[in-house]
Amino acid sequence: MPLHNADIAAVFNEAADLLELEEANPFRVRAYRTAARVVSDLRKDVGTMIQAGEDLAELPGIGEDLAGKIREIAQTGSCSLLRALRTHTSPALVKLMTVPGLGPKRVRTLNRELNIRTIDQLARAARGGRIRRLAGFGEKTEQNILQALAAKARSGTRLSLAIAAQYAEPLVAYLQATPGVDAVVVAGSYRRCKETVGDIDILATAVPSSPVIERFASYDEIARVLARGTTRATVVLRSGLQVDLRVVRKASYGAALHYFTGSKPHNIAIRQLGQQAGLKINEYGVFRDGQRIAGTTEESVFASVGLPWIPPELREDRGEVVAAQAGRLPRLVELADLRGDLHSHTTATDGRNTLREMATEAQRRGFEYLAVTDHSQRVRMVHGLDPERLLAQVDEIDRLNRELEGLTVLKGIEVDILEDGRLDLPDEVLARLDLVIGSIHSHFGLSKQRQTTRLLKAMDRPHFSILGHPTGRLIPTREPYDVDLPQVLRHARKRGCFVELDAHPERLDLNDLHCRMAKDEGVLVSIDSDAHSIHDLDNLRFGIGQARRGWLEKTDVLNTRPLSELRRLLASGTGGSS
Ligand code: DGT
Ligand code: CA
Ligand code: CA
Ligand code: ZN
Repeated sequence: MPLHNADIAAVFNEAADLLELEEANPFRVRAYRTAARVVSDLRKDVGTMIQAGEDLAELPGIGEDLAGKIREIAQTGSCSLLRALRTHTSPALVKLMTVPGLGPKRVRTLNRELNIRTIDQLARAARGGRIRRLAGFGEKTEQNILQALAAKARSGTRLSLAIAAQYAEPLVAYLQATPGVDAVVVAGSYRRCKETVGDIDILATAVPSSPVIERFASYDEIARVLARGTTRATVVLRSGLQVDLRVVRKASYGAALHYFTGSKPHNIAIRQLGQQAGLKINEYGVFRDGQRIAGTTEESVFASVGLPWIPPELREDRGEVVAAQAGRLPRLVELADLRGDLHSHTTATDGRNTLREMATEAQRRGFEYLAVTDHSQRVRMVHGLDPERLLAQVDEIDRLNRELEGLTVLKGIEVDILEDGRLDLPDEVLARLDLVIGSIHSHFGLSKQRQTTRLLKAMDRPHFSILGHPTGRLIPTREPYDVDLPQVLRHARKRGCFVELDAHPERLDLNDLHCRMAKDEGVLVSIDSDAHSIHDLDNLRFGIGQARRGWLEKTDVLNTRPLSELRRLLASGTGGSS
């Protein structure tokens, strides 16, 4: 029974939550949280390590006891400790902990002081202003709870693309290994690189005798089979993710792929073009007078209505059909176009790898540059950099750059934009850097006007280069703050600074529509990983997906530029000083 590292981590995190809820020894709680983090950060699959006979107790933070529990979880999908905890903690309180921002401690207080046991009671208490009066809560927390509840209601069960990929990729490989199966692709919103997906739509081509449906229905990770026929099946994985499989003949591949990629509005637009030309377009092919004239490839479907192939990320009926007709489809940016990454963290603040480890990994990946942009002093929780520690890091980067070949580490900071728009570090310190990302990490609730003024004021500072995660949203827990983005973009253009597409899967900020606004405004977008570990450099892949949904081309992206040109751009506006 192959378990993902994430599933094992989830067991430990849940155990830690439940232990904390019953006020267990804090060291014990922390041990489980550490184990969860260690396991989910592992590059290797724990199941594979166990099979290979590797000693899990050699992992940092994992002793014999935890190693035994990991083996137990890998073998049984759970562990006896968790089962025991579940039987004697209140399920209602556990459910309350699924509200973002509510940990065990707060849930206990809510229960003790206000007798809150359900989400409804929680919402009522928050709306009634009763939560702000509790010790350790306050008005801001109450607002956050209301926002989180609203976001939860809206997002339903949609899953972020990055997490969906962890489930979809092994499943595709599994199906690919079926006799008689030719192509296996994920279609739907996943192929369009939407930031969240409702379900996963897999399309396979196979000969009629292929046992692909049987093999799909017997996949290890399935919780329930919802529907099953000869050419299609729908299942729910243990993670709760729903997967649709459709099997077609090779000859229908293009038509089926186009149909199941969607979006629905795009499909309707294409079908209408077909109708005007006397064609019938469906998932089996393109037909004229009952005669099949196209459908083996997607290209042939588009060609039947006089269009070039349209990249999936554009298929939202947002003008792509008209652009295709006019021969003006964008040449979308690709991962290989990126020359480097302009937002990363190290162990100096909340990163998990050292400066040297980050640089070495960026070098290994063939980057031309990597900007190190740790947090500034204001962000105390992560031990943000004060001028002295920042300047020490600058010296360390100078030394490292003398030694590294191929890669240049750029000196940067993710400086906090304070409530009044001032930056968290003095100009003369920022002047020593190659680039300055300014970001908001507090006071999300200001009025639109004040929030906008705050950003504009920050961008007016002489060394400001890039506005980091410009709307502050977190998927799925935090709504974007209220800000006049068009005005911010106009100001960025005027000041010669740039905006970020933070590619962290929880952020993806700017979103697709915002990217397009930036492009229209002529403001270059920096597609950044916001890496907190070497593995997070993989985030760029999701940033590229989002950028493509925003119609961005190579020339619209700041970090597709070679280093010399990047330096010129950073220095020509307000940004940079070197
Ligand atoms: P999701 O799953 O909510 O993230 O979004 P999609 O786009 O993956 O939607 P889904 O899974 O319901 O359907 C997959 C694709 O199948 C969809 O993008 C277009 C196609 N499709 C589904 N239902 C219809 C329909 O009634 N008419 C047309 N033209 N296409 C449909
Ligand atoms: Ca879908
Ligand atoms: Ca579906
Ligand atoms: Zn940040």
